Amino acid sequence: TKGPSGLEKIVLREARGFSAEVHLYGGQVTSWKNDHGDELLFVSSKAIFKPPKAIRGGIPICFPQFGTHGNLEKHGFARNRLWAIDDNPPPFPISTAVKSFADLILKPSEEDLKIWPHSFEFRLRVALGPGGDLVLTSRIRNTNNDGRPFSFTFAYHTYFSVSDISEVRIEGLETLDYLDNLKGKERSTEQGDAIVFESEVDKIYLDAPKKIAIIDHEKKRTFVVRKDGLPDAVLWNPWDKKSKTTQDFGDEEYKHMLCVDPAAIEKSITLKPGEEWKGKMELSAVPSSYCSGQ
Ligand code: TA6
Repeated sequence: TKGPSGLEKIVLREARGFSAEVHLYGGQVTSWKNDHGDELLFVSSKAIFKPPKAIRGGIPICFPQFGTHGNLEKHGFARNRLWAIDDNPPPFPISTAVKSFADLILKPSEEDLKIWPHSFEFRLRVALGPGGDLVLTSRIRNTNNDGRPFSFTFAYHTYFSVSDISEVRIEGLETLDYLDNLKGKERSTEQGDAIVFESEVDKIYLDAPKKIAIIDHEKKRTFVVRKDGLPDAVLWNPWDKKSKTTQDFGDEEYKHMLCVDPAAIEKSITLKPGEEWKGKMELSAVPSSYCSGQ
């Protein structure tokens, strides 16, 4: 399918009515809708769907570098490359009921090899589970043929749509250590209070639990984020000042979004030739009452 931007995208649908869209540009999920047709991810009204800019919203893939944790361009180059569809992907194990999925592949171009001199194959599987869960699985393989290992950092930079950021609470990160990007990556510890939003936040929580909840009181909706192979979790909201200086982001849009990124940042991942790494994220959106007491 061609999107409004003219860029190619894949549409996934599940029997109950959930759907998702993945752009080949960036290998980026840009939509996830529930069975009422409500959009669950945030994409800016000012998003630019054109190289070299990454699409502002959805789920940009940060690889082979998260943020400025290295010498590459911010968040690496995977988010502004054209990925390929694998027309003949390996099937899911018979035991899973997943019917709607797509595999995208990224391999480095000659130009990419000049920026990051490593041969790799990145397979991104985007799947809609039978209950409408959105599941992203990344498999990254070192295909260097001269014995060289490589190291990378990674994040699923997930932009959730929320009704009003001041009505949102996060559960699962309360007592953790974090690196504060607003204070030169200084290390601190959360003091155990519920995490709510009153100003700009840009933190990397270290060794975060496998399950994090984003509770949207006004919408009475809870997003449950499950992660595997991804020890860290980023929390980001640009708030008013940063929104105004970000060209592809509306001045008021920070009120309606929140990034929670399952990630591997503090300890980079190293792969020897032939080795493969797997990082999985599973998102579900449930009415808040289902989660009370958890
Ligand atoms: O921690 C998230 C972050 O790295 C922030 O520093 C913020 O700038 C955000 O990503 C967005 O980055 P981008 O390059 O997409 O503008």
